[in-house]
Amino acid sequence: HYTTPPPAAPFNHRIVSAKPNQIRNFYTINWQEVLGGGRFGQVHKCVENSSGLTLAAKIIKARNQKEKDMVKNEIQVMNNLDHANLIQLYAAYESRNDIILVLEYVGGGELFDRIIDENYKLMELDAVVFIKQICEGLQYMHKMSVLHLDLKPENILCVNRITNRIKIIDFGLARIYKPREKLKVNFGTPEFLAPEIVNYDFVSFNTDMWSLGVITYMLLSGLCPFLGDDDNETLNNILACQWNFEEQEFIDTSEEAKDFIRRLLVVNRSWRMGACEAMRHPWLSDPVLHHRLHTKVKYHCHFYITE
Ligand code: PIT
Repeated sequence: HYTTPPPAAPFNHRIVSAKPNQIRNFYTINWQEVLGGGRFGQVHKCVENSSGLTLAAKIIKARNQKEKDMVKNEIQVMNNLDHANLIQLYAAYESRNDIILVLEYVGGGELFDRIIDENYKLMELDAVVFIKQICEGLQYMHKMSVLHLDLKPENILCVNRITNRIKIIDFGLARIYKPREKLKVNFGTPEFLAPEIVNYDFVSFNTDMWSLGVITYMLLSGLCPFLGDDDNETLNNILACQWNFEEQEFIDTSEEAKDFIRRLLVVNRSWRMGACEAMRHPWLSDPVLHHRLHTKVKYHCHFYITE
């Protein structure tokens, strides 16, 4: 089931610029239906009046030029990204206090919710299917010289509630890779930050690969590898690369899965696997292993506690 390509957006890739028109002249926003919320505002389901196409409208508060420039960077980045595992941008509208991004609609909710939902009973093979697609999206982004820099389970959306197809969202911190660029951003939760971000050191493609390691660890266990009692402890765990597979949640986990994570959660970013290397790793590429995982019974589900 995981070899079929993910459904592309129901529209061709578009080069978008923020238009000064009023969005309500062209779209009907369903204010009742909140698809998600993030750092910058809410996402609502909406319909394009002329075509009947269902889309998602992300309303981003942008009151001054600096904030508007940040959203325009996001639009610019998305204009360069045409891949089935990356959510596609359809249009953008600018008004005095906000910019609204009109995006491809997917209705499966965040991958995060499947990690914490006991009813889903994620199997290791499900994790393979999810991680492979995230990795394909990253491989494409990195080929296009784009860093995501905010990969976490909240930013991975499921296409629907039946299949394991996913799309990466939120390019609000994404940027073209510039060698020796340091990054200063106020992130929300520290659990997903790579050591070089905590250290305010240079970021690179492998900064995203660290986050992939954290997501993999979480998919397999429901646990967060670096979560401490408070943010300070979490940051210390990240810098000391203090994590392990000691929890009972990993009892049934394959050695290949553990090896995959071990090659990503490495402090020195130049020693981590890159996206192409990760795609070739046995955990993602060995059909014999996948068959063995397919015939295996399930591990249990766990709670991931935030804050
Ligand atoms: C959906 C459904 C949903 C959230 C989104 C789209 C959000 C997408 C998004 C958010 C971004 C961004 C690009 C895409 O830069 O629940 O169809 O901040």
